[in-house]
Amino acid sequence: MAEVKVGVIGCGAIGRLHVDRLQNLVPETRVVAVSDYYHEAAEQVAGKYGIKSYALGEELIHSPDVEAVVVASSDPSHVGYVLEALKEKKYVFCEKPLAQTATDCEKIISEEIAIGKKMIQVGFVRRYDRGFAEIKRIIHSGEIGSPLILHSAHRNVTQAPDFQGTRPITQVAIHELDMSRWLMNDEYDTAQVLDVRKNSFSKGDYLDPLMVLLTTKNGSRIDIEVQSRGAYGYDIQCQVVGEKGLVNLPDPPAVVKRVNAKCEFDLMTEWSKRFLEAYDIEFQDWGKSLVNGKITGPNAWDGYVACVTADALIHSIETKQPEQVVMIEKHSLYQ
Ligand code: ISE
Repeated sequence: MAEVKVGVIGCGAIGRLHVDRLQNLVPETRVVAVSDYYHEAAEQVAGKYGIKSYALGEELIHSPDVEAVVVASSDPSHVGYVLEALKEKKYVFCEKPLAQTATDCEKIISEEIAIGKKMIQVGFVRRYDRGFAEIKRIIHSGEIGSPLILHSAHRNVTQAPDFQGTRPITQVAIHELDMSRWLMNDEYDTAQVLDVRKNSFSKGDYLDPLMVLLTTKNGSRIDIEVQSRGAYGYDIQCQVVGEKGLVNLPDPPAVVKRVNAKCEFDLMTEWSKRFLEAYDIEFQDWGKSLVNGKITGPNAWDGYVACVTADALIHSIETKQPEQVVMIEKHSLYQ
């Protein structure tokens, strides 16, 4: 089978895991190069696999040895690398968010449209989680009737030290912004952030917790509770209420203990462990897309919609009102 030669930009925790799974679990790909802003981090990974390391992501993108690019660097750097890879007409897997603003996503979309083919997959990993996929299947089957309400929660124990500002939305809630429209098969009408009294265990200059309220074109409602730091565990909850019944996201498998008149199981604490299997499935899917020359996962349009919604939410923090989610016309490439 043909192997696609991949370069990975960003050798932090998630980048290293992606190198490992591309190398060991995806038969269609071979990682040939890595880069990182801290070149030492890239050199370490390169040494482990006997591959090339670059100090600059741009050098990796331009290398004739690299056929497809994974962007797993810091969030604000995504847009620059994606645009550079598109100049070279190379397939890109970009971790979420696609960019920091909808305007930057529009630049990416227009470059992709000019190429005339989907080149980008966005790392909305939860679409590959068995629990979320089963919720989607049940809604689609009609068993719980047409969906009316989606309740969700995204609770974190901790974040990296540079976590600040609007990241609870652009980095954390962005997962639910993609997941909710995917599950409901609907588009957003309005978006609003409600602030909540600050959790004293969460330090930093951002709203924590916060509540996101969304209305959809079909008249459904979505609420998302976001705790960025200081929660009791890493806990992802989702419940979809339909006209005839409801579905709940299952907890990840854990051994149940019955002792001292209690029945209990441990919750996770680290986000990077919660969707391990989903990441594997996601990259196996991407590997197939690369050899088939057809991207089937979440695409640049999905990345754009999440960012338009995030922008509306950030605006609503100032206005303290629901803001309209206004999108550009959807090009036929994404229909
Ligand atoms: C991180 O970037 C993620 O993508 C995780 O899924 C999320 O839970 C975490 O809060 C983010 O920092």
